[in-house]
Amino acid sequence: AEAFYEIERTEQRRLQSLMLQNANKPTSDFAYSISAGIEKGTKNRYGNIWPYDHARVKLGACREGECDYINASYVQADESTTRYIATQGPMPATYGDFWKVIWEQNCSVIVMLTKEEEAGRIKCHRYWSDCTKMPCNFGKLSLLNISENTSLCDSGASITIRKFSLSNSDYANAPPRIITQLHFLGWPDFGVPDSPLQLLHLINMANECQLESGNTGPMVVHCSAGCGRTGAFCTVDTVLKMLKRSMNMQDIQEDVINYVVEKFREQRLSMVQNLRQFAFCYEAVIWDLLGAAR
Ligand code: PTR
Ligand code: PTR
Repeated sequence: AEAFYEIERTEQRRLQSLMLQNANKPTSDFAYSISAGIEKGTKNRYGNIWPYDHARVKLGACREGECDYINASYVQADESTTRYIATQGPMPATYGDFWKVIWEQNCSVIVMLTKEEEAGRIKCHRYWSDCTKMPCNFGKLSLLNISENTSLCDSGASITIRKFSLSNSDYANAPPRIITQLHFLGWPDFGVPDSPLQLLHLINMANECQLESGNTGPMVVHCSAGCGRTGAFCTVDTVLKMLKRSMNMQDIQEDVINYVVEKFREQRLSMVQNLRQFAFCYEAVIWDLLGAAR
């Protein structure tokens, strides 16, 4: 618990100094600036979650005066080769931007960790279409739902797997790209899933899809704010990969979970949002190491 509260305090201090600096002058020369996000009112789902400038994903090929902003961050621990894009649940004003990122960053796997609605409140808008006949168009991009299946695993995890084909009218002759969305339904906002096995199951599935796709783009992970649950997913996946790659445990940081969460918090706010989620990361890693997931 003390380790987690120390991470929280560091983030609070960083934010306070940012707010002070933002109030006084634009801070484009400051590594942790959040100035790009602060005013993009309609493009942020929450009034207190913005990406840091140094790690934010920018929309490419913007015309003069066009905005390159999306509430999304690159997340990666230095020692790990796995890269993610952590982002908020898309909103109607950002659907097109979201799919543009998927295209431009060459992503093929989307992990969605929130239900669309919880307790009558919208946590994430439906940024995809269920229609298998009529594509949705977002500017030059055209998106078609090609399949949807729900898998209920032994661990009790219910995961809806949707496949989409995404094409771009600028590359009309190229075959469409296949994008897989894994929609995990068992993780309430601010909470944890019923069992670590469910998260491990989801992680395995996401890695298999990523491998199958042969794509090198980052995995896209989102929940509602793109922080709490997204942070826990990325932490457990990264830590397990680091532990499996290093034969010598001393090669890696002693408390690797703590270390990875700290790194991620430098890249996106509130990654792993509370103590319960932080403890859950330990549980999941331990379960996996004990072989429970195999
Ligand atoms: N202070 C928060 C904010 O600025 O957005 C208020 C808030 C807290 C809003 C929780 C939404 C929250 O999530 P939920 O929709 O689950 O209540
Ligand atoms: N205003 C909300 C809050 O501070 O509580 C923002 C928020 C909402 C943060 C959801 C995290 C949230 O959880 P998750 O990142 O798992 O969607």
